[in-house]
Amino acid sequence: MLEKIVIANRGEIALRILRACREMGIKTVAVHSTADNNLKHVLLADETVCIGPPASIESYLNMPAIISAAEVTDAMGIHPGYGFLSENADFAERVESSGFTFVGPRADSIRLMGDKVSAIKAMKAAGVPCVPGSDGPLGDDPDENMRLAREIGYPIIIKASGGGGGRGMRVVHAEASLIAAITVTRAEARAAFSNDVVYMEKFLEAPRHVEFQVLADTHGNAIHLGERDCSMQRRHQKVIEEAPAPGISEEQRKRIGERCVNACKEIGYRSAGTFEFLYENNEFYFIEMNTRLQVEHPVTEMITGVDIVREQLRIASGEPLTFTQDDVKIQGHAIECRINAEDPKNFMPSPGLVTLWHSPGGPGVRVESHLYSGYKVPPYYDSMVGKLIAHGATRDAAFARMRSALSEIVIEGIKTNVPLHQEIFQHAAFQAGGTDIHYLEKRLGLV
Ligand code: MV4
Repeated sequence: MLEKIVIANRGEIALRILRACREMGIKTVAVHSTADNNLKHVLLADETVCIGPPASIESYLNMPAIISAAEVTDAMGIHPGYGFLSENADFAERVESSGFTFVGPRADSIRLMGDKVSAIKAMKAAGVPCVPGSDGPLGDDPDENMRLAREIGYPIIIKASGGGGGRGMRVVHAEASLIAAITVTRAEARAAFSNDVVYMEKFLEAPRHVEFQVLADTHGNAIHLGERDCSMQRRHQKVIEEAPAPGISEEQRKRIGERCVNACKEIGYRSAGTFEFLYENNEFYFIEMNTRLQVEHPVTEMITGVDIVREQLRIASGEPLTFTQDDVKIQGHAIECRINAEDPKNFMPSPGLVTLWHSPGGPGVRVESHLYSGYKVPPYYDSMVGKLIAHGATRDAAFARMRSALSEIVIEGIKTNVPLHQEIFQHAAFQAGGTDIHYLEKRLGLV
């Protein structure tokens, strides 16, 4: 078993990983920037190593500094959390070639999924349903590209293979703008990702974002933990997530979940992973795979009782999964609100001193936050300062608990998006369930 690990992240997820380690008797090394001496998990960790100045590029993205921290503390593994180096195949490779365990997938799995064209190819071969599209890179022959788009049917979307998460895409509504769109997307992709490969898909106009959580060990076992609906988003930033996804039948969950599990086995995937789908007219279309622990993992934990971080650490230690697909039972409904230090009206970041923090509580309420009274939110990083999760026997019960928790929470000194969440939980369409990826931006009057 891993005896000591480096937590190569910050904020709420670093604290979440530290808590899993404590429970499991794994010693922790918190690596942090000079702006993060007072982070909650840094104060709680067994050992701490300062790895650089505030700018992420010099600290949380500084591979040699992080690997050196593992060396000097005699740690056995490195957990990357999410963001930062979590989906960097070169980092995973350097961690392992330096003799440490990367708590995540093998480097070649990260690389395969990081390239969207190769990811789609692998998933399609494994029987995962994908969006109708070019099934490969677009060439430079305009006639061939026009033929392809006509065959798929407008509107279509041009995407950068090196993109993902909403970066490097362009929608095309008619043939007149196709060739220019390919040229521009290709040029942007070359500049942004040093990779000018682009591909084409049918553009789905009002889908929901539904994703499946998987876990795979190094013994050939893989299971899925059902799906989450992450459609409530603004500018590709998720705002609220829930599990299970409203209206998905047990039969659909089983069918798509089995496809994801099969794909994991086909590519020899290990650790936690997420298959992202667009869901429209009762059909699932794979778009991307995330090869990391995700922000919204707690909603899945609440409805399955599985501790995903614990499983990641066990898998990284070479342990087999201790349960089978039949043991996974979906119980009730869970919903998560991302709490951001930002102005709820204009979304501008609002770092600063937290003068007062009161955590909500009660049955079925979970708080994942590194905030405490007297903590100063630094201006250098993502504005998310916590997550509020509510679980209940039914979706309505989970909603009632979330509304109560949102009325209880007190964060003073900084602005937060709590008022926005309070408002969204009054929306009848959201209450009814199944709103699409454009719902929030439309309601906010941004589209
Ligand atoms: C799409 C799409 C519609 N049709 N692909 C955006 C993020 C990236 N993960 C993929 N994205 C999309 N791909 C096809 N063929 C619409 C989006 C999209 C989106 C997807 C998920 C969550 C939020 C979104 C917001 C805008 C566009």
